[in-house]
Amino acid sequence: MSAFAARLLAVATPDEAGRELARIGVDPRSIGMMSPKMLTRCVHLEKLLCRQANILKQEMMGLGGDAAVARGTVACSIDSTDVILMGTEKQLRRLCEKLVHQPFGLADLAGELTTLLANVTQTNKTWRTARRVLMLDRPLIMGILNTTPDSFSDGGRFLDPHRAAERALEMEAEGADIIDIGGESTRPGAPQVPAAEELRRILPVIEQLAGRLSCPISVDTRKGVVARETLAAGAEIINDISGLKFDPDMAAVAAESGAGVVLMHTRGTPDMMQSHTDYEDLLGDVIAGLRSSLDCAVSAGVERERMVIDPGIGFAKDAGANMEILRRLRELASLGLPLLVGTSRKSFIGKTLGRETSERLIGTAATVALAVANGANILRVHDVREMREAADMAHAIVTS
Ligand code: HH2
Repeated sequence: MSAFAARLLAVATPDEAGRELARIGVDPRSIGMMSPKMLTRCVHLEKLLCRQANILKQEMMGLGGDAAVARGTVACSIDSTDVILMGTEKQLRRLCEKLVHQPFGLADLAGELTTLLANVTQTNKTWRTARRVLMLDRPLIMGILNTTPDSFSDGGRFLDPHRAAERALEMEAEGADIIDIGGESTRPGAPQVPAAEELRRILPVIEQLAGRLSCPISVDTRKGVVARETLAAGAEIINDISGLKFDPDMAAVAAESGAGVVLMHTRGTPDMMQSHTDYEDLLGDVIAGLRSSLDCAVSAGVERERMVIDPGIGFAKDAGANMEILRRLRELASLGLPLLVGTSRKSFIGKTLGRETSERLIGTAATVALAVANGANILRVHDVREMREAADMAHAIVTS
């Protein structure tokens, strides 16, 4: 038997790193200095000039990290290169300090990198809606209520406003923190519904719930007029699966109303989105799409504290892409906004397990637990009671 017992440490946060240092008796004054050295980060930078990339490589190697560049970068025989920086958080912060004094626009890159590092370590988030501030110190459950005849899972069940309102109250009692009401199915291939019909389906439910529901209502719509009227009737959040891209009016409605806003990633409209499932760089494209929605919202005057992002599971993505996103969910922390994930009963679960829509409860619970472990703050689900427990259990493990 060896006299040594070597083992791997899998610490994911500065706190966790600090606890391990304390456990072996490191001087408390050194813990703050050393814990950032225990977190290795990889950062992807797009389309740098060779001279910029060469400086980055030199600086990172000088700091004990590294930077991967395309072949031809050193000799400047190519026009541009993507760069992957590899280093501890401490090395990357030091890089930012050094870049401030470098030419070729690298001082601007230092600013962007500093923001990125702040985004990925940000904690204690909140989400501001039209009427309150939601705490995100534990996973929030958004219960799904579709008042449509054709939604893929609960279509036709809640056409009657009384029944729909009862279901909303039931979900609240089961542990929902938000009720998301939709009047237009967005399943693959779904036809568009006129705004007047969407309003005819949603407004009576909101009216029924006035004074009876304590948690906020979000409205699942891509149309500015539907958002405006439902917010006036008492809703507090706009859940726009197009990320403000479908209706040019939506960003202004979001800004004027002070509503909470869910910016989701998709491509095209639901009737043809499944013909847009090819990605050259899946996570890169999803983050770029969300960044452009975020820019649009900020330019219209929506405050950052009102926004959450959603990678849009099942929207212009095949089963493999949905699973890759769930596996690499932490990369969305790059944007520094809370994260909503909607996997409930979706077809990639059915495909993986060979289950019909009504048989996807356990598969959904697995996705919810993984999403929470990978940083999701809000889970959009049909089965509120079960997913409340799955999310709470996963959260307890992550934070124990
Ligand atoms: N998924 C659906 C609808 N809206 N909104 C967000 N933010 N994220 C999602 O993943 C999401 C969403 C699709 O699910 P569902 O509402 O159950 O079905 P349908 O669109 O057929 O009504």
